[in-house]
Amino acid sequence: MKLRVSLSKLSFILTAVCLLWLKTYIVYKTSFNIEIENVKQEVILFINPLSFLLLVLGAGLFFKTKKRRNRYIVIASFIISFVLFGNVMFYRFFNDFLTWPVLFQTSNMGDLKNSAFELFKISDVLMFADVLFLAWMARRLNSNASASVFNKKERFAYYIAVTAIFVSNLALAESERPELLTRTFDREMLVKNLGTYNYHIYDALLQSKSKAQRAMADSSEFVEIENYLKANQKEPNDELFGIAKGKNVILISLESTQSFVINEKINGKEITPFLNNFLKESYYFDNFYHQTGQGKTSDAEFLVENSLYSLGRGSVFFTHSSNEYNATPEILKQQGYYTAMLHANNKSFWNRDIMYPKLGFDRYFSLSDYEVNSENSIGWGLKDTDFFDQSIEHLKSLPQPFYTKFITLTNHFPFELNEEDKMVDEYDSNSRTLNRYFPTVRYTDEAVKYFITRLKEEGLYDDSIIIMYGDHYGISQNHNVAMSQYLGKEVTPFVSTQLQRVPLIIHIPGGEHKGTIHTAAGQIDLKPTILHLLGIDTKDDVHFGTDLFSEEKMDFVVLRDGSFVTGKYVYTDNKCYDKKTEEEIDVEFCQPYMKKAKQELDYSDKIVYGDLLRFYEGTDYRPEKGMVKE
Ligand code: GP9
Ligand code: MN
Repeated sequence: MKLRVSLSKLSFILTAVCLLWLKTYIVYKTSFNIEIENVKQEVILFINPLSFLLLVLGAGLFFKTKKRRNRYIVIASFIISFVLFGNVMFYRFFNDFLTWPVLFQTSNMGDLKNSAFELFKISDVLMFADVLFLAWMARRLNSNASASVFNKKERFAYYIAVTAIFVSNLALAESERPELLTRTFDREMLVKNLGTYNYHIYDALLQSKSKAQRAMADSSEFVEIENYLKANQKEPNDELFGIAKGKNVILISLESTQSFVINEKINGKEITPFLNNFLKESYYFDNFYHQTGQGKTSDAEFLVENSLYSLGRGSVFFTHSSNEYNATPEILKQQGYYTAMLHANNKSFWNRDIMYPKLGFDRYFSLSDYEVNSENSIGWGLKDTDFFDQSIEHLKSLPQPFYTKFITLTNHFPFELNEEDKMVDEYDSNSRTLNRYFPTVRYTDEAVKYFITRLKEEGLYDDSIIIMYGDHYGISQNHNVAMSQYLGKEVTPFVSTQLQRVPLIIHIPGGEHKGTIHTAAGQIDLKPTILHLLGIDTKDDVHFGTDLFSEEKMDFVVLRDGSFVTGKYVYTDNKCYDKKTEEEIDVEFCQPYMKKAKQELDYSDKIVYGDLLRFYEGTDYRPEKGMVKE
């Protein structure tokens, strides 16, 4: 009898819990791409929202009146629904779950509105239908005023039940996925096993841990890492060392450009005709991978300038902009270089206005330095051709030698383009994103061609090394079906990993420097490569990459999600694949590299989280100090 009374008092809370629970599960199945391999995993996925919902809505048990309790439940349901909705929107774009650092990147929000609008579907409104129903129900129940306050005993019993559910969930998850909580860069695993809400709490704990890490870190940790890096350092290529000494450096970050478009055609037309030609006069790396995480373009920049890995959560440009670094621009400044960034976006996007000076950039030409109007912009802003056109004037004003980086923008999701700028057809598949990708890539290719022509006209071409790299993928796994159609084969985890290849082209003046290099490599390798080409000795520098031209360079690259690629194997999702057959093979084959991959990411993370470069004694790179190898 007593139990029945308690249960009936609980009916509103339980209704709210059940509605949210069901909704969350439907969202898991329809909006997220969570891979389920067996029934147990499905059961875990199904029960995982429950403990959190019972815990939070159960706080209603402490309210002294039924009216307040019900109001609390409606408001809490709304907030939880909003969090879920936020995750759905974020996932649609980034194919990833929100993290706290990403949430605080508010200065990016304004610029994201274009994309958000594109991503919003009318049916999303349905995500709040249950909250409306609860609000309506609460009003009806309030008029029926029978007192129903919970006593201590009832509350105790309730929370014992909640704890039991949580512990069972955790035990099941742990049995299915050991080490769950130590492999934190795999957010899908966490959501799959702990549930989206518990995951946010766990992520908040990680956030406070990372704050504590800096406070606790000391110089001995840095010494250990420095020793590891020195022991693993490779000799740079002797022939190319200093080949571009004193030359200008022009880096071009090609927005969302993946390697699968290089040397390919759509409806008989080349997608990147200019790049295809340019790479023949340059060094081209066809096994070069992006290593970015949630920080997208900014992560690519971080990797390139510092030869440190980006982080598993958030953009390091936001989360650790007050750290000490020893980035390429800072080093080159000591060599008499002038350093500048050129990108026609709000200066605060990705916290760049704070981060660039930290990395040693003298000048940031941002949105306010460009003339942007409705005629010359599309999608995210200034069209690439206009961007390069106006940038040339800025470039001409710089003292030489200069180190500069240009970031293109037109080939950014949602890949919008004016009709007159379309030089190839859209693709024909069920993915509007993939369809529209080809014309925008083609457009950027033409813009780069224009830039190179202008550099020649201004007499800058022969005095500069030009490095172009794709910053990260443009087509996420959400478009696997369309992608399979395009590639003519299924997008397996192996193929997905291979799709993380982005083009890297290094052009050194004086026609003889060309060829295609197949070694597995990544954005992390650019800092030592550039410094070596400029003739700067890096033996005391802290970097995780290797000179790309070094004969000792390992055929090995680690991606931010813990996947790695070697000459023969691809390791991803805890599975090992043979590159030749593309088939899954015994994980033993990948075993020898697993420890190294983890070690690299761990050590780099330690440097960033602990702000360990503050303990770096530094190298004086000025020529008269003898650090430059002649
Ligand atoms: C914005 C541009 C694009 O300034 O770098 O950023 P992304 O969304 O690709 O990280
Ligand atoms: Mn980008």
